[in-house]
Amino acid sequence: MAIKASKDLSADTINDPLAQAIAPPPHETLEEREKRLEGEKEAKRVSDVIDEEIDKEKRREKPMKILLLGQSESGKSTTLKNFQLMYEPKAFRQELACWRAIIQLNVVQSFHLIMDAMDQAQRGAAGGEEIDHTTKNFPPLTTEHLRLKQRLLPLLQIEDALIQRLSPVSSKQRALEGPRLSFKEVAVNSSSAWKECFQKLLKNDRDTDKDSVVDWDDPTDPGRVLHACSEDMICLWSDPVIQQLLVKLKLRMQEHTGFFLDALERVTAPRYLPSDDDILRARLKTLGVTEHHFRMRHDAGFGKDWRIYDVGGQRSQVPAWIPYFDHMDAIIFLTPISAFDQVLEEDSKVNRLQDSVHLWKEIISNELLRNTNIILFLNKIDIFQAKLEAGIRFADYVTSYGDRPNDFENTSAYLKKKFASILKSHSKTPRILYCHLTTVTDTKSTGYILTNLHEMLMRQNLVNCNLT
Ligand SMILES: Nc1nc2c(ncn2[C@@H]2O[C@H](COP(=O)(O)OP(=O)(O)OP(=O)(O)O)[C@@H](O)[C@H]2O)c(=O)[nH]1
Ligand SMILES: [Mg+2]
Repeated sequence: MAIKASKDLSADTINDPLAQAIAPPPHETLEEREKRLEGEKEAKRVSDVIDEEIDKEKRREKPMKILLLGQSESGKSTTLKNFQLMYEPKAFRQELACWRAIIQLNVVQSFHLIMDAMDQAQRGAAGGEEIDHTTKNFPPLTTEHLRLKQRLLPLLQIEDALIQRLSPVSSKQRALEGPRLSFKEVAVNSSSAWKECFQKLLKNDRDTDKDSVVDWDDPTDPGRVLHACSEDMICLWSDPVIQQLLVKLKLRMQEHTGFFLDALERVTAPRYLPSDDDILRARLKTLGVTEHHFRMRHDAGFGKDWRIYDVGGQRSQVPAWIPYFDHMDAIIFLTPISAFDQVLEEDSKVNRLQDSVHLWKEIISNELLRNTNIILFLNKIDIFQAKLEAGIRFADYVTSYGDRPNDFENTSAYLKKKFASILKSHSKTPRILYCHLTTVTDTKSTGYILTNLHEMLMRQNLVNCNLT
């Protein structure tokens, strides 16, 4: 006897044509039911595959947008360089001539700072009116020091020539202001085609040979002067009296961005071309906002356009960020935790870490960003660690840290907790904090983090696609 498996149609089903269409047939037997369920299972599997394909298409259409935010010198442009190295290595390495020029500028600007310090010491020794009390009792520089300085004056011409090439507008402005008397960091407006200025150095941009990206026969190549001055530069930088002067003036050159003074012989060598690490350490301040396009790899079935936006981090630049807040998939917020004992360049009364915490609060409480994924990079941990090891006490600057141990493990855990608790209390919607301790000048560890980030955002995007 056949067993009846389905109920008779109810009154509701009889009135509803859709329910009628999908309702099991009346008087269905158990075998028929099993067959039907099997068929439905197969239909669902096919439907899921189709949905997945549609999702893939959807994801391909809409580019993933990431905004890099953080105060100046937090490592935004360096993070962007990591993306370039990972996803556009060929195009990035074609810019070698540009980065070589930036490194040359970083070197001559470091010497400009040293020469300024020597001027200050000389004024102090001469009993001039502008004496800084720190240089009053400073042992006078010898004639040998002054001779070296004199011989290095061509570096200042190189500096001017490089800046002129990099930023013709600001050099015209400077011509009106008069000669550059003391060091000032160079910034470049992202809308200017500064890289193209240096591409002129290219001999043949179709040539794939790395060595041919620079016209080595160019008599005006700054590399020639740098090489000619190399020995004097090394001599001055390694001089103990000069080192003492820098300590006295609290000029910690090693902590300055674009520090290449420990690699002078290499970076001033004839036919020097920067390595990837050199490019990551090169410093050029950003003004404005730049958009960069990347085509991500197709592994794990994902193929997608990514847009990364890099902004200038100085306080005066913050209003320029706001038009970019809409429709961002994620923000990578960078805090240079090594700056806990430093002040802002634009306001020497403000501690840099405190300023970064303040900026973090502003960003996570912004209404336009309420649904944006937030990734926090507690960056420059290499310098942070070195400072702690050198005995600089974190609690002297962050008094709430109290008498906890002055080691990396405890201080970094404290900072992670602090940023997380601010997110919890200030975010408009509950959000997960993706936090990483980073050294973005290290391509290997950063590459690993960015790959994970890529996967995390793709997964997140998938969830969002299925919800819409
Ligand atoms: N040692 C070390 N240096 C870093 C790290 N991150 C960035 N830097 C260096 O710090 C300098 C400033 O980094 P940038 O990426 O230019 O900073 P930014 O946030 O783009 O700064 P703005 O353009 O002024 O907003 C560069 O010379 C980098 O090489 C890090 O983790 N460790
Ligand atoms: Mg930048």
